[in-house]
Amino acid sequence: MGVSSLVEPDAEGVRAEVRRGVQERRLRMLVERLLTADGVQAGRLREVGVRGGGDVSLDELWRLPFVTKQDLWDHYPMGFQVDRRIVCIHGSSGTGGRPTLVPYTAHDVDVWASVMARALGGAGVTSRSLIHNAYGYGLFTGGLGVHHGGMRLGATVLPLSGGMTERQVRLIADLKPDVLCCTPSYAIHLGEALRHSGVEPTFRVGVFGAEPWTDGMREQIRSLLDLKALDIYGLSEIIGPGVACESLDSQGMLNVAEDHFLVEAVDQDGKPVPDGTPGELVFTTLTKTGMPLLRYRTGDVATLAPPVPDSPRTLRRMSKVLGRRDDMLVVRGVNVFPTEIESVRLADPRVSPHYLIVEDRRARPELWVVVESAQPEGLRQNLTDALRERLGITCKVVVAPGGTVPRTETGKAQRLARWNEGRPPVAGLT
Ligand code: DLL
Repeated sequence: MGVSSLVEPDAEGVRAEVRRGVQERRLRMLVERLLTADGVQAGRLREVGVRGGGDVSLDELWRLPFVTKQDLWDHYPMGFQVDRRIVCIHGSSGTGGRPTLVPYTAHDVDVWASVMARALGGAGVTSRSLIHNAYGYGLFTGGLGVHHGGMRLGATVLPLSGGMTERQVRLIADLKPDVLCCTPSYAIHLGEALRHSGVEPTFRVGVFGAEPWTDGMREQIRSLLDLKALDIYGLSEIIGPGVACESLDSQGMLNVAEDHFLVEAVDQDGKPVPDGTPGELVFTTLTKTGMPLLRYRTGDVATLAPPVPDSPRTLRRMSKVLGRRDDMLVVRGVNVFPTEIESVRLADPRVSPHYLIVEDRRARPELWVVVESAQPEGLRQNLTDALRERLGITCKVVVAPGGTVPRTETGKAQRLARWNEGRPPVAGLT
């Protein structure tokens, strides 16, 4: 498998200057739409002196106000909707149990299908493919996002949703799908279940996302499922999966669908950071109509990069998500992203994929790392040393028997728990 063809060459393959023209035109139209709707974002635009689309430009994007998740919560449920022609609503359960709801027009669903078709096409999926789609169907955008994109591409989609793993194993044996779409943690779970039942995996490629995962985990998935594992990124507020996706030829980074979703990376003060420097991703939905967002701060930290030189794909790229701004743990003054702990865990073959980081906030801040292993000999000390080397702090490592860490069959894997008082979130922390 080498280079995959472009699904929409006029969008994915145009020269950078041509795309910039399209983006600027769309930005101005977006600002017009927001001002006409006269909602929260219109008020903020007027505060910075914007009276019409002609007052904004890509060069001066930094002058325009941000939108944050807190803004969406403050105007829950639908305060950012600007078009009445809504055909469906998606969203995420969100942190702290506070949901975020996103209304889509038929036009938005069309954009979604098209960016998802591009994402799948870039991964080598074709109209002859059978896609085993184990992302959850429902309010969560994973299931239906892949569904829309797969159908747009002309592929066949098996809408399995998450869970009921035995049935999934049975269908893999019977139908021999060539494409797997699900969260990376479920891919591992499914891979283990296939191995356990003696069923040979039939996948050629997998498109995994919705939660952070590392290159080490990619290797683990590859060895369990014998497929090419690619990363897909997105968030409900912007559209769902398809905001950015790795392709076979994108050299480990994700092509951003930047003709629809303009991307910036900024520091904590909201100032742009140069390519290659980690920053918080900020997206502007250039073409959305139901709930368009201007400069939405995602909380996700990644680096940006230009396209691969001489590639037919001319979109800017983002790295894998390095962590979330609010998931960054500050332990005794040291910044730690859970993905760094994940990398250390993966480097040791004795450790199972199921683990939990516990941020102990009861007295002196401590970080516990609970892992499962069938070969516990010396492991606690080895992991403590490796973590100290990587993070610069001493973590309390607990090596527990298989089954200790709670599993997630559906939805996103929970890798981080907070321990503020009372009983520990998992057994064995003493
Ligand atoms: O997770 C959309 C999605 C579905 C993406 C399926 C990919 C595949 P939300 O539920 O709104 O939407 O959660 C969005 O999940 O802000 C990131 O923090 C995280 N996330 C999504 N994709 C990745 C990824 C979907 N590939 C939030 N790597 C985002 C790391 C990811 N984190």
